[in-house]
Amino acid sequence: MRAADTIVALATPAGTGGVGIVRISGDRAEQIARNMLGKLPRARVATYFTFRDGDGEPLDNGLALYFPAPASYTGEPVIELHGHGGPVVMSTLVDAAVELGARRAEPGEFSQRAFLNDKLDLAQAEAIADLIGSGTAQAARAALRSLSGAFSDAVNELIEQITALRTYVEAAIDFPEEEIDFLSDDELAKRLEGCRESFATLVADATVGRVLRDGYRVVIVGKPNAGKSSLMNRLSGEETAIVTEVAGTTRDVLRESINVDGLAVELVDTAGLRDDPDRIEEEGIRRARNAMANADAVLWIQDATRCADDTMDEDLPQDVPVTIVRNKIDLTGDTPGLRAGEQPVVSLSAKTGEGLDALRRHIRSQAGFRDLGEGAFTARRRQVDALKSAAQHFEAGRDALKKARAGELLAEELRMSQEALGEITGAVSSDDLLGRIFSDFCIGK
Ligand SMILES: Nc1nc2c(ncn2[C@@H]2O[C@H](COP(=O)(O)OP(=O)(O)O)[C@@H](O)[C@H]2O)c(=O)[nH]1
Ligand SMILES: [Mg+2]
Repeated sequence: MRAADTIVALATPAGTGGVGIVRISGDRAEQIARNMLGKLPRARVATYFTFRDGDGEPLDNGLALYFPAPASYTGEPVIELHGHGGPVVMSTLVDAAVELGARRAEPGEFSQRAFLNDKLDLAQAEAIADLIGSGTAQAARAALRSLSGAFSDAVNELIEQITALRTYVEAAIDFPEEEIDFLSDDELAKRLEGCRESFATLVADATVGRVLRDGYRVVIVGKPNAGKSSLMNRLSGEETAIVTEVAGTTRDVLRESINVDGLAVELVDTAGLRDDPDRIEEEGIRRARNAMANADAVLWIQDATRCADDTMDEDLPQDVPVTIVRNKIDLTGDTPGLRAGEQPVVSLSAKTGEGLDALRRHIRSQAGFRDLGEGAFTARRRQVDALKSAAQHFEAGRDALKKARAGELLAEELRMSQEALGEITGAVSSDDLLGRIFSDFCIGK
């Protein structure tokens, strides 16, 4: 699957630096190097050269490196020119390579070629972008583990487990006279249980990985004056939001990042939801609903002194867990703390701070966040979604077997489960998906 053209881009950031690196990848890279350097450098040996354009005019001097295929980042012949890191110098080097037959690379194109040439799978390619973009040292370490294949290995192991299970079930279907015995034997039950445990572990670990990468977004909503902004300020320890007794004070969406025992939480305070807002407030409410749709969790704040008319009548997004927070218990004398259950309720006072620890603990456990230490790897929402969809197919298959002894249905669900897992590593992928993933990369990566 060799790309036809040769690409070139600045691999270091645009701007001024001691050293700037131009990277060229593709079948024409070697010929371009001969033209620009006079000869091809020895493979993988940093060699000092004068860099010249096609007419032999010197442009810069520095170190050149040659990585013959397939032992290079992209799997193609790669040339790196390490010159003086000035924007003009760098762009003359890129221009010279273009004149000699290279094309300017699109964002992420080097990594895309690495993926297409089997140097990296998709999860690893995404981990490169995550490593570069990581906001904390912990997230960077976790991204490095994904890049080294920790996540991909776990996914591939699970794919193997499912393949073995499928083979077993399909063999049973092929011998109808023995099928019933096959499908009800202990061996199958044991294998199903094994897969189930692997799914549970991987979903939990990937969820932690997703939160490590993105943080956990908690959106605070409720009626005006319930105490949303007070809670935001209390949790963050900052006076970010204006707090007054006037309803409709908050009109914009305010954000604050906090750390809840190692969990990075992005708190979002919103305008109070009510029916007769003025025009500015109306826009604020629209933004509040928007923020809710993109939340990992919603806190619905109620004023405990006026619960009767403080009902949760808003259309809340599905799939986003909602916690009711009963605020102002310093006025009602209610007991602070969490009442768990289908609809969790936390009673607290943003004014005195009682009950806040219970809320923090609740957020942390809801995020599924555990300290995995050295075992942590990063994951993306796309990957967690694919994983969950694979787990759902697996469960549907298991159900079909349990309820109807339907071996064909189980086999079919296992096939779909396997396919969903394949989307994570790119074993199964569409051009559309690849385009979306790699266009998010920076140029030169
Ligand atoms: N007594 C008491 N008053 C509170 C508490 N939380 C907020 N308030 C008051 O309720 C009013 C509205 O608070 P604010 O945070 O602006 O509510 P928002 O409109 O939901 O953002 C302000 O006068 C706050 O001082 C609380 O826990 N106890
Ligand atoms: Mg407010």
